[in-house]
Amino acid sequence: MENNEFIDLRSDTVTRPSPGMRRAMAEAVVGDDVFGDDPTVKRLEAAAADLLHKEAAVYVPSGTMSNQIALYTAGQRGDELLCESGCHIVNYEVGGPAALSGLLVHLLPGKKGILSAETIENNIRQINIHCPRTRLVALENTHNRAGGTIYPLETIAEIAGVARRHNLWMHLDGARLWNAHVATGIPLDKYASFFDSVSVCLSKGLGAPIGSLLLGTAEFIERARRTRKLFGGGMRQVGIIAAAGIYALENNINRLAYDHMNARHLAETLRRIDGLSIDMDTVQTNIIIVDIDPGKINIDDFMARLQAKKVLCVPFGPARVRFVTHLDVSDEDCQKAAAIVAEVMAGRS
Ligand code: TLP
Repeated sequence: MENNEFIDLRSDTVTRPSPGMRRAMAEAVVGDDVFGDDPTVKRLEAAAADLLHKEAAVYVPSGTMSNQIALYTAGQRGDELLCESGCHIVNYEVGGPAALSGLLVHLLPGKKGILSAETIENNIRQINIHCPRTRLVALENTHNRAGGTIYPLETIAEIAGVARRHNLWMHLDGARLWNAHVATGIPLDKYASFFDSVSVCLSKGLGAPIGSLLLGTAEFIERARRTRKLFGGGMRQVGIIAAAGIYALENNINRLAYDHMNARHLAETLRRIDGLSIDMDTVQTNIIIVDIDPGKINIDDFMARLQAKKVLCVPFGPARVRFVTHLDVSDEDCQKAAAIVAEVMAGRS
């Protein structure tokens, strides 16, 4: 924990750039990226394209913008987007698919965030004059609301098979694809190979202050650059933050295993506390979803008492909270947080 004050488990977005990352930022060579002349941005885009084996990448300010640029660029107004009911694109992006792209969203039920090929196939509409055109599928790996769950590769392959047969665009919200890769050992490019567009974030587990990348064919990314400008995401001497992204790719991927271990340990301790329950099957990466027995304590009290003891989490439902481990919390911090949660639940705080 950097500021030695709060144990901040609200999200892996709360990390602060490390001294090494700040040095890389200070030394970055920059240019005007809207003119295409920022060498550091170009280096970051090339490095990401190389890692995920895609033809091209475009650097954007956020994961939200990256997903929304992908949907706008791939779809047309009135097209139908199939996605899982808890997905970020629909639950946390301010209605973007409808507001920005005129897409019709069709939410499908998943198991712990994971859709099956069968569910997708059963929900593709017939092609006739009355029906909206089912055109896009978006998957989320890892799945945030389900607790950081990982899509099995075979399931992705089956869904991609359905998508190919029905001419559907496959988009991946891979904000935490790094976590899936580190937890399973499956190469990033293997995951990416099943998708037409892939969004990855540098500002979550990888610890950069800002930034995401959208990847796909050179032709698609060329069009996505235009959409980025339309959405107000064209940036100027942005190599200064792209340098943090390069640093993150070079230094902060493999260490995610430590965050996963901390999440597992934290979950193991929390689940033993009377009044809390955790579906341990979903603790696969760095996210822990905790259900609170409202008969013991209500969520507002729970969170307020934790906050008074300098531990932070976020609400994830009327009696549900989320804890996320990341680069600015240690195993020790997590155990300290668990002890404070135990005190709060025992009514001693
Ligand atoms: N998620 C944030 C909040 O918006 C909920 C968090 O704290 O987890 N895709 C996924 C799967 C995400 O979890 C997020 C961020 C995004 C996209 C959007 O990224 P940003 O915040 O960069 O727009």
